[in-house]
Amino acid sequence: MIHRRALLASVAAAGAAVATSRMRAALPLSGGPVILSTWDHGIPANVAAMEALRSGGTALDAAERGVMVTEADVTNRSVGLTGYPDRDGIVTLDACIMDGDGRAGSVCFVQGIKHPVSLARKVMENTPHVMMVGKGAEQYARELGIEQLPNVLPDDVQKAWENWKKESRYQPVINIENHDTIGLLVLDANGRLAGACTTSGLAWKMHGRVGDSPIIGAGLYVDNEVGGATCTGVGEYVLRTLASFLAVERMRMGDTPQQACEEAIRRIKARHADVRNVQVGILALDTHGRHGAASIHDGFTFALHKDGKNQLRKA
Ligand code: SD4
Repeated sequence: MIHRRALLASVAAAGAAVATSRMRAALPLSGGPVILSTWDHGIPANVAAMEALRSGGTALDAAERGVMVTEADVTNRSVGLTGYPDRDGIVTLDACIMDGDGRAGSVCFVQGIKHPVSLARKVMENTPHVMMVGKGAEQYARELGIEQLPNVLPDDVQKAWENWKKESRYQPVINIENHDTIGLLVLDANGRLAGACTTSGLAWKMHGRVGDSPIIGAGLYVDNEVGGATCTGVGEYVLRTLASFLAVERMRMGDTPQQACEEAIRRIKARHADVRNVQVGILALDTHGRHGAASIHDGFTFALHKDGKNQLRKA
């Protein structure tokens, strides 16, 4: 029988080997870095990501810094600790981070963690694992000295939850044209990619539900050989199609980022009989700095930081 510690060491070594074998010489990008992120809240996130690059940070640093802005925004109701809670009134958070060399970290169903993306990065960098959930992830956060905050809902959130409880309908509440999860993709000036995705998930979800955002390949996928993709919207529809992985693989086969995003949305629609009340948005960025965006319904906005301009666009 393999001793547990030896097994963990071999898993870690295998992860490192995957990373080094896939690292390739970076190609400097003529147009400078590109940052692409979901919804209106992508604008300030892009600014922070760009600042991280300017101060010498890696693409991974930029991805983390960018989404941390959204996680810390106390007015946000779909990302971070001030997001809408689940049906039991508890806010549970999902996040992941990935770099183009195939390293990835993720946390699901964590409570009281201000920056789940940073905990996901610690899982990636300090453990032999990719994903940690719930109490175990929270325990790991405490071991790292990360403070766990009490679950206190802002007044308006508390009221919204109490209103929802009057009927308790399990109709997912999803913004068709507002802001929700943040997924952010970074291509640095050396042609290296990274991404991050973080959310409080669907409002009023069942306690224990995990969406697409922390699932590598669903909410986020990044590969330095091709490009990256990230999704927002009703996670179940993204999970059933692994839409981010699908888009990256389509780009590998020759699609432009725009074609890849459209194909992912086409696949989601083809797989589901009725998407009238379901929004999914997807963004893709390739190693040449080209981007794509598509959504089931109109109203999906994204932020593109390119050639020195940070602009809000419509998919
Ligand atoms: C989820 N994709 O948990 C996320 C939802 C989202 O705020 O985009 N929400 O399904």
